[in-house]
Amino acid sequence: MRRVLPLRWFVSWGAAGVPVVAVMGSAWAGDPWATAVVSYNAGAGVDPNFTDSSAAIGMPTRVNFFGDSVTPFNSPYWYTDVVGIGRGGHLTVRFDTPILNDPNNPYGIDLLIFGNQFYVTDANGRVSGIFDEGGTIELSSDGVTWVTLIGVSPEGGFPTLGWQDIADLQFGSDLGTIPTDFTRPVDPSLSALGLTREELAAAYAGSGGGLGIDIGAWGLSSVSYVRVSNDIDALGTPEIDGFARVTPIPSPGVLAAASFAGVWAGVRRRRR
Ligand SMILES: [Ca+2]
Ligand SMILES: [Ca+2]
Ligand SMILES: [Ca+2]
Repeated sequence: MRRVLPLRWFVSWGAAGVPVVAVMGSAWAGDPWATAVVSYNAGAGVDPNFTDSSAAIGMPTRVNFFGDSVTPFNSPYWYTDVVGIGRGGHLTVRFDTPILNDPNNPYGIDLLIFGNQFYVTDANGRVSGIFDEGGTIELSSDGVTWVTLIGVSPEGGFPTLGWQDIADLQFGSDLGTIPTDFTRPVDPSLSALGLTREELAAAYAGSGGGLGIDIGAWGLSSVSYVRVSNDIDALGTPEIDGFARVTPIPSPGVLAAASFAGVWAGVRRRRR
């Protein structure tokens, strides 16, 4: 599930001297995003402007505060969109509609976590690494008993892609016309290393990216709480943009069965 890339930085990411404006997130039980913040502690080392936890509620960022599009090379960076998890800090969110280990979820992936990681490229414009600031993910069905996702980094997933048809993938200076789907995972077998920006965007195949988590692989059938935390002695301070419940897609077998049922119903009608 987790791709290992050769380059890995632990650098704090923030903008000093930015005035704080409270932007309240909102969500309703039927939508695919995290519903509410249960608790948040910024911890140490986070710019005070990046401590509005409501930034993690609602849909992940498609267009940044200054109008540039989010791409895997131009990640969300403004404090209205992402919240920082400092050393010793944590963010716990709740989904009112539980995330289920639905067999119809693409690739078995049930939950997506969006950070502000981004790919870096070499001199030939090919992906050569990811800017991943670490952290820890825990899942719970009841907010009491937690499962720690050993070896999975909150910023270790596929960086967000806002549009299927954006021209400037490097800087996101244009807006696309076809939005990506933030509830559809990228094929976890995709290896980004060595791809051009265009090859990478095409390989997302309509997905908006994110870290894909198969809750079943961690022994869970239902998840209503997600916590992102950071060690007291961590080097990096990751940022979180949002959380999404994956939209199930009926398998070809189910579609075939539904189609057969439709044919059979037609046969029955004709026989009558
Ligand atoms: Ca699953
Ligand atoms: Ca980050
Ligand atoms: Ca956000």
